[in-house]
Amino acid sequence: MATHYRTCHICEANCGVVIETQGRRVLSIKGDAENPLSRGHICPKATALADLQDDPDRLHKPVKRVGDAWVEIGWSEAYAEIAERVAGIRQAGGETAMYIGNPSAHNYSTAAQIPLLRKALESKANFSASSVDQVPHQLVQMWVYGHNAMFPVPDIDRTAHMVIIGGNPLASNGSVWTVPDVKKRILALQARGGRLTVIDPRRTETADIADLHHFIRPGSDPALLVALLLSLDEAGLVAPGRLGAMLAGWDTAWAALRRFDIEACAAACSIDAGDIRALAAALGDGTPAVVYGRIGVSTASFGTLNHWLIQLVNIATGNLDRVGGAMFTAPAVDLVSQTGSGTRGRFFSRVSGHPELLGELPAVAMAEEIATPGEGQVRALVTIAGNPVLSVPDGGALDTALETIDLLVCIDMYVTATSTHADYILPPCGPLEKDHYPLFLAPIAIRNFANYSPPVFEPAPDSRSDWEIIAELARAIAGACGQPLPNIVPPRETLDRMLRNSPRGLTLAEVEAHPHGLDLGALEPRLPDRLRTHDKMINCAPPELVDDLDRFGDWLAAAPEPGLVLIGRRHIRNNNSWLGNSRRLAKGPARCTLMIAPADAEARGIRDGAMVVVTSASGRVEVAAEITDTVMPGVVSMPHGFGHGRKGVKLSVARERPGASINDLTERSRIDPLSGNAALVGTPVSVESLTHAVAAE
Ligand SMILES: Nc1nc2c(c(=O)[nH]1)N[C@H]1C(S)=C(S)[C@@H](COP(=O)(O)OP(=O)(O)OC[C@H]3O[C@@H](n4cnc5c(=O)[nH]c(N)nc54)[C@H](O)[C@@H]3O)O[C@H]1N2
Ligand SMILES: Nc1nc2c(c(=O)[nH]1)N[C@H]1C(S)=C(S)[C@@H](COP(=O)(O)OP(=O)(O)OC[C@H]3O[C@@H](n4cnc5c(=O)[nH]c(N)nc54)[C@H](O)[C@@H]3O)O[C@H]1N2
Ligand code: SF4
Ligand SMILES: [Mo]
Repeated sequence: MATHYRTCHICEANCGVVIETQGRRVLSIKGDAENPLSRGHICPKATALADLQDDPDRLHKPVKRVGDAWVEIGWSEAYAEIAERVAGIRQAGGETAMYIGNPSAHNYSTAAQIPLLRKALESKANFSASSVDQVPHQLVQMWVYGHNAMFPVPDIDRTAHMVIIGGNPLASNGSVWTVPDVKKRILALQARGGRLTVIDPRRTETADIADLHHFIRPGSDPALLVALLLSLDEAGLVAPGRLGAMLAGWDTAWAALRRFDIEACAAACSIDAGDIRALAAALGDGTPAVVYGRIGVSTASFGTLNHWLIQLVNIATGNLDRVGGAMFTAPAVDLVSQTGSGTRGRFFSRVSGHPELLGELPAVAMAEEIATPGEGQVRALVTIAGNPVLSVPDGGALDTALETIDLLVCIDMYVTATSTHADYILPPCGPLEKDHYPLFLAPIAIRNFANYSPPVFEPAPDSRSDWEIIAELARAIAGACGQPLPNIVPPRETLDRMLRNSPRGLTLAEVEAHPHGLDLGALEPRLPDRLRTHDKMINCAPPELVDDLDRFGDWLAAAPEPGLVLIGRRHIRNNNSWLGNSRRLAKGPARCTLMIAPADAEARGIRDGAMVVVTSASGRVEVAAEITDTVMPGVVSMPHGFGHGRKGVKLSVARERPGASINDLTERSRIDPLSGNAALVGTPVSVESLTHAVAAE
């Protein structure tokens, strides 16, 4: 028997786990009580690490599509064939593209090699899950603080009032906020006399333990945030304190905001003006408080505006860079000092002219870049740890586009809704055969910490880690395209260099000496030194955002659209599209349901549990109704990551209850124009019972 200390890499919480093994068998996975950050906490998904490792549906060797069949092929042969086809496509004027999925952000070694493949593919059409997720945070940070990676982290352990807008950490375990054991931290906040307020169109698991919850009309968050700012102003509670000396454009921001009216904003977001004034009074009472917004406000048409307004609220109340407020970390690998500050608009997408952001084009543009003929048409796509057919809006359009692409290569261990279209699937080794460092997660954690996990098992013979696949493929493509061969640096060396080059100057060996993780202390105020703006000031009024208030004003003046709108949700036992094949996690009541408020169900003659047809401008799905007063009237909620019944998908457990994909309903045209992020929330839909729909047909 052997005991291994490790970090669970499945979600952003990055909990410490203790894994007991015998030979290549996992005997148990438990929380590591000595991990300074997670303190023994784990969630049910941790056990899925073993299920993933041992899943009989997992591919172990590269496969190639021959007709309708998958045929195993050697690694070198696969690389050579792919490289030759890429070279051919490029010679014929086709563009080659990449889509990088979410697990890549949980895999430092993958992230370290991606630039090699990007270079070899010479592609401008780089897409990732970031543009169905967090790019609005990064754009605001780039403009306001001078670096896209300057994520302000809610200091939950020391705050007196936390306001969560559009996040459900009790299901998600926190996001853009590495906060393992979040429920206990919320209970501790309340036990010390503090409060949690939740703003969400659904009374979520987090709202259930909150002191106060307000329903909000989906997509209307800027109205709440503007009204909050105006209420602070009205009550004379704008008090940035020591931040005052660091603020540029403060008066410009206020001048732009003061044209709006609290009552009109309150009506638009369906929260009582008195409640908004009360929330402002609480936030402005001088005690440490923090406003945090996540997926519900990021994946919205005003995603970037929302995050700017959240910064302004935290600044106006003196809670930015304050103990108990929104704080900046001092991580062991400091991405702020090791990477560029960020770019936007250096080039534009071919079909719709979307500006590049952080080197990438929005995922909403993928299907049209593949399907629209002309020079620069994407004819080859490499996906790395992604399942965009189920994850990006109007997945049906991408599904169709991938039928016609010349070459699809998927680096994934499963035949998924996306990789079913592949010409080659290149599967990485199991999750416990890789090492781990929380490269992107430690910098957003509630304490400064570092933690290196060695692999639990020796890699299986002739298997490859993602980084090896990416590097070897990059080398083969560079060779076939007549480029200089890339120099492949093992990721551990890159990590060691990044640690040494960061202000803390640690080495990998020093981090490795702490198998439970190295605690580097509580967060401390870091401004103004940390700012990366040219003038070392907080840029409170980026012109693009001030201008975006005009778009908000137009929206405010327009009458709200009648009818139902669709939002998403997460469940503690799922992770995006890819844990549905663990029997342990999949058991229990069916999760892919359409939550609908009692009055909305009654008006449509819908019974609880009955199948309904949901229709949007993009498509139509059938799903079981779940009548519940936990969703706001006028709103329906459905989880994403389902829809495994598509042709060819080889996920035998997930296929037993495949569910439908919410992204067959979301629309490619609904975006936040500043960041290009998909507006996944607030899709207009109609819902009717399946029996009515069939009778009508
Ligand atoms: N409607 C709606 N859509 C959404 C969201 C929403 O809230 N609502 N959320 C969005 C968000 S936040 C995100 S991040 C995206 C996620 O979008 P994606 O990243 O495209 O999708 P995932 O479901 O995370 O798929 C991950 C894929 O990687 C594979 N995989 C897992 N681990 C590894 C690994 O270590 N190596 C390799 N090579 N492959 C691996 C899995 O088998 C799976 O096929 O979905 C987005 N889509
Ligand atoms: N168990 C589990 N954990 C996960 C994931 C998972 O799939 N499962 N995915 C991981 C990933 S990739 C991410 S990005 C994070 C996301 O982490 P979170 O942001 O916490 O994700 P959600 O649980 O989707 O919470 C979003 C909330 O926004 C609400 N909402 C929808 N529309 C609006 C709106 O217009 N305004 C407001 N104010 N709220 C709205 C929804 O009702 C929902 O409760 O979770 C991560 N952790
Ligand atoms: S909360 Fe996230 S990191 Fe922690 S055990 Fe669960 S899946 Fe793993
Ligand atoms: Mo995400």
